[in-house]
Formats: sequence, structure tokens, C-alpha cells
Amino acid sequence: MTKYHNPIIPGFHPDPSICRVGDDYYLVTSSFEYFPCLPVFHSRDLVNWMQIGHAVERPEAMDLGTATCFGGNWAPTIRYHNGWFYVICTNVSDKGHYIVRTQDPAAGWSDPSWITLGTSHVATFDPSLFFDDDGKVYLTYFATEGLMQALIDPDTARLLSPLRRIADSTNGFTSEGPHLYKVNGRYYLMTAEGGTEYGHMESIYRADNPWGPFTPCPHNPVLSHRSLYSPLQVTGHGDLVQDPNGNWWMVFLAVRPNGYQPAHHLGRETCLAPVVWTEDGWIKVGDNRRVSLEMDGPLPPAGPVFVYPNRTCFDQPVLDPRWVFVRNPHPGCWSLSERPRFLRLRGLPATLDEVAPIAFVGRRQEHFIVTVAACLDFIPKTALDEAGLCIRMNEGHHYEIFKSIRNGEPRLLVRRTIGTLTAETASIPWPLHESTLAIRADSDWYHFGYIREHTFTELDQAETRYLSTEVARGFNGVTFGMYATGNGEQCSAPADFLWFDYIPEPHEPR
Ligand code: 6LW
Repeated sequence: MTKYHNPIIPGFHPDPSICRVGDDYYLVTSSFEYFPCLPVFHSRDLVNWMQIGHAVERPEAMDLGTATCFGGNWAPTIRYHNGWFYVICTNVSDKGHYIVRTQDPAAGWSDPSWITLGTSHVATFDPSLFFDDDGKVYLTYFATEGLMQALIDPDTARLLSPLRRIADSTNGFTSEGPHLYKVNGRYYLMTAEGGTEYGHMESIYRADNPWGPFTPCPHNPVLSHRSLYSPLQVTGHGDLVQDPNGNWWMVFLAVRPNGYQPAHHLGRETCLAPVVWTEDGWIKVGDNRRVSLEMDGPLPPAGPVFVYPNRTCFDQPVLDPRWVFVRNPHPGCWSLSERPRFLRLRGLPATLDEVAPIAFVGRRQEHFIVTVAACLDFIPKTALDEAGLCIRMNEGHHYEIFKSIRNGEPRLLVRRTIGTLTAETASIPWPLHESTLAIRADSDWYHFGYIREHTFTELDQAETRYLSTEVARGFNGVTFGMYATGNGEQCSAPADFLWFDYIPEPHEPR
């Protein structure tokens, strides 16, 4: 037995799906309005994961133009078959379900093949693929009228049979995230029920053939923390994998609420639990459907541990896979080559408040206690020119420390946007061209300031709670971003970032 910590992939990485090839595991999660889409991770031991890329990396291949924190790419499934990896997902803000594939997940994926259902649903998401041993491949997905299924050619994304409704999608509880498996000759349908909030749970059903009828497991839900006092909540939306030693595991999402009256701002994170099969052919997950921050399990031998450096210097030709844009990156609003060694942002007319192209490059907050800093070279010319560091939940909920002009004078300012309320809550004269802006996070507060000669000077602080999902809504956690805007016009000066630090507290209790 080996001890490990949950979450195995912190920061907002919900709806995990996993597959194994030999000793290698691959995992993919949702990405919503962020681009590139669908982070892909690799591990050899199920607990140390390295992000190796994204399943959709070409901006022209995925339209996120209208995607908000409720939209974009929801709930992918990854599967391996005959030398090929397949990821199936839904862009709920555009053309619906699609499949991408590759023979090497680290080397890039095909462009999406979009699935034509031949019928329309009020809402449809959470598609998955199942490769049966007779060569048939099944597409299963959520639709408002039920869990739907058809045979599919995964290489062309063409349906090979009529769609059939195989189960209720609202059996008293919403039933989502269907995954079909075959174990010991029987077909198992595992679904996420109760909605992805505090009533979330995972249940399993089985049948003698893949179309059902499915019988519920007598001890459903097999995973749930509803009505349980635990630092992990919202557990559900899982996927199963078997390791080479024959042990089974479930990856699933959970949140870490902060405080007695819970609010979570890091989003839904990826966790792991051991799974055992009972003699009568059902699964038991974790400790009798419960999981904890510290777990024990028969893990495979420890694999490589990869840690990205705390400081990113923008002296490489590409951004590493942690970096994301809000919606598709707008051509011309960012560059790593225009000024060598700098990330240059050219502020667009849109601000962080708008569902429109914005100049933003950011990364997920993965730790409660972390210091983020960025070295910014920016000479604003008008009161509309603005660039700085932000912490973003969605259009209506974000805080930023930035440089701009007020009354003809360059200043550092802090602004908070909470719903329809926006206020500049700190402002000091700032004649310097170069600034090291910083945000220090603890569980309850973001502290905004600047660093000079290794000393942090605080200008303002704001509650983490007002950026939580409970307040801000949506499916995400927060991202720290470098951004620029011209507040209605093109920003008249470029904003150049020399480096960006993300320094987590080394002993943060997880
Ligand atoms: C996901 C679905 C869900 O597709 O949230 O409520 C969606 N449940 O399973 C987004 O993560």
C-alpha cells in the first residue's frame, strides 16, 4: 500500500477521463472557455501527472467565440484502441460533439471530426466511446430526453446505427457523464448523478448487452459525499481504469471548500480512489464510497515526478502547456517574438468584463497559498491604456492590479469586480516603467501589491470567497492572468512581461 494525496491534479481540472496503455496512463479534463482545449496529462503511477499538451491546440479548429464559463468544452472521454488514442468531447457553444485522435498524445491531435446526430436535443453533452471486443464501437451521451447511444465509426465520426435511448437522464436525479465498460462478460454503465454540486454522486448499472436494460447496483451511489462532513465535496463524474497488476481505480472530480460555510474558488479538481470488485460483480469505491485528502492504495511503482519551474521566462518560442487564453487567442494581441525575451500583449478594446476577444495569458490557481508575480514593462499613454495582473473567475468576477493613468499621472491601481459592482479600491502614483506586480493568495484573501528589492508592499486585499463558484457561478476555478486592454479602444502601448512567477507554499496542506 502506498500513501498519496488528493487531488492528484489540483486546480480546475474537472470531468477527468483516463486510459492506460502498458504502464502509461493518459488523462484528459474539461476546459470550458479556455484555449488550448482539453488538457492532456501523462503518468506512470496514477499520482504524479505531467501535462503533455492539449487535445485541441489549433485555434482555427475550435470556435470559442461565444463561450463563457458555462460553455465551451465539457467533459471529454479518452480511450485507446489498436494504436490510436481517441478523445470525444462537446463544444456546447458551437457544433456539439466531436472526436480527435492521435497515435502519440504528446505529439498533437487531429482536427475535430464533428458528429452529425441527425436529430436535435435541447441539451446534449458528456459523450463517451466504448470499444467492444467484437469490433463494434459505441457512442453514449447525455441528452435531456435520456442517455442516448449509437454505433459509431470513431475514425470518421459517422454514426453506424440509429440512436437509441438506453436509460433515463433524469431518474429523480440528473444522470450524466455516462461511461460504458465490459468486465467479465457484462456491460457496466457508470454515470454521474445529482448534478455537479453538493448532491453529486457516481452510480453504476449493468446489463448483459450494451443497449440494456440496465440493473442498478444495490449499493448505489458507489461514490458520494453529499451530507458528509469532509474537506472533499461534490465527488462524482468518474472514470475507471485497471492497472497492470489487476487493481482497479477511479478518477473523479471533487472540490475543496474553504471555511465553515463552504465556498470553493479553485474549481473542481481531479482525484483518485481505489476500486474493488465484490463477489457479486459490483464495485466499491474508496472507503465505502468515501474518499479523503490522504489515501492509501496498491499503487503501481512510483514513476517520474515532473515539476514545472516556478518562474516562467518568456524566452522560448512557445508557451508551455500550463498557459491558457480566454477563448481563442486573437491574432496580433500576443507575441513571444515581437520583443525578444518578452511576452508582449497588445491590449484590445474589450475588457475582462466582456465575452469578446481579450488580451490575456494565464494559468490555473492550483494551491490555496501561493505568490504570483510578474515583471511588467508598460508605459500607458492615456487613462484608457491598462495592463497588469488579474485573478479571473469569469466576466463578472475578477480582481486586478494594473498600471494606467489617472488625472494625467501614471498610477498602480487595484480594481475589484463582483457581479454588477466594480470599484477601484487602491491607487498610488507609479512613475516607473518597469513594475513587479504581485498577488499573494491565502485561503481567504488575495493580497495585491508590488515587489521592490525582494520586499512585498501591499496595496489592498480582497476575499477569495467572492470569486468562488458559490458566488460567481459557472463550472470553473480561477486563473491568474497577465492582461492588457484599451477600455473600448486599441491600447496605445504594448505591455511587455519579462517573467511570471507562481510560487506555491511548499508545505501547503492539501
Ligand atoms: C459536465 C456534466 C456536469 O459536462 O457538469 O453537472 C458539466 N454535470 O457532467 C461540466 O463539467
